[in-house]
Amino acid sequence: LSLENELRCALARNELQLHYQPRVETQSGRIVAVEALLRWHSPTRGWVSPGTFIPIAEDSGLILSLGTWILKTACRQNRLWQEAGLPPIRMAVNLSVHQLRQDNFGALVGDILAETQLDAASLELEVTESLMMDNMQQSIDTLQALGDRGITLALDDFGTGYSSLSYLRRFPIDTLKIDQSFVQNVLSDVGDAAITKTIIALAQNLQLNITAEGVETQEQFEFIKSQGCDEVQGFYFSRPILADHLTDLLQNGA
Ligand code: G
Ligand code: G
Ligand code: MN
Ligand code: NA
Repeated sequence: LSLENELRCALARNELQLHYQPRVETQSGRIVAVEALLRWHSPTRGWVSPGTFIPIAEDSGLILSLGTWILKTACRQNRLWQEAGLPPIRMAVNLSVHQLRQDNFGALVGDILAETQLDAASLELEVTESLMMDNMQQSIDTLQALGDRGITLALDDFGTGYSSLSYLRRFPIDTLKIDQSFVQNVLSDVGDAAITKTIIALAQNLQLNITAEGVETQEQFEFIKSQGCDEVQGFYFSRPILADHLTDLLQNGA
């Protein structure tokens, strides 16, 4: 069976699951958000990386039904945590360009929020610069429609794309996520340290929330914290984990 055909069956066979990686508020150390990350365990191939199967899902059009399942599952999970009385967090979901291009994507997300009874402010959608560049005005209009519903918007992998700073001001986003490639070398590479500091300052001056990704060590965390970055995510705090494990972390006030 081709990877595409296996992927077609994977949803119905319960082979796909979401893992959740905590995002921590730098000052308080509290978990304030989680990023949903899709995982596929195939009975014949074992774990298949999203870097491999997401492009196949995109080329085959499967990403639309898959993306809707991801959004529903993530929103439902966040609602379950709220109903259990756990401290409220935002659920961040990665979007593919094809999802953003769907007719009436804003209404689709609105329906999912209504169905899962999650408030819009508890959902954050992550888009990349390259996704935005593909059809700039349509992308901005769609993000605006999502933002008008109260959904939080984040620009992911920031610094790796080709968008100019003049475009950045036109994107109706709330959060910048510094790409992990810069964060990983902040202590060893003066250039990456300078870029990281500058992106944090840029976000602050534009009054955007700023998150550093890929924080793996205490030293990296101290550096990021000293620059006034709002939130951090990375293996230093936690890998992406199953929902039940995250419930424990939230319960223990991590
Ligand atoms: O989790 P990991 O580092 O293996 O993810 C690899 C890539 O797959 C990342 O770029 C990530 O954004 C993407 N990815 C993971 N989960 C999802 C998802 O639910 N939807 C989309 N569109 N991309 C995802
Ligand atoms: O493209 P995006 O930023 O959505 O990708 C997120 C991916 O980064 C996740 O798949 C996650 O597994 C990975 N990731 C998260 N934290 C770390 C980290 O500290 N180090 C490394 N190497 N990867 C990380
Ligand atoms: Mn992401
Ligand atoms: Na990223």
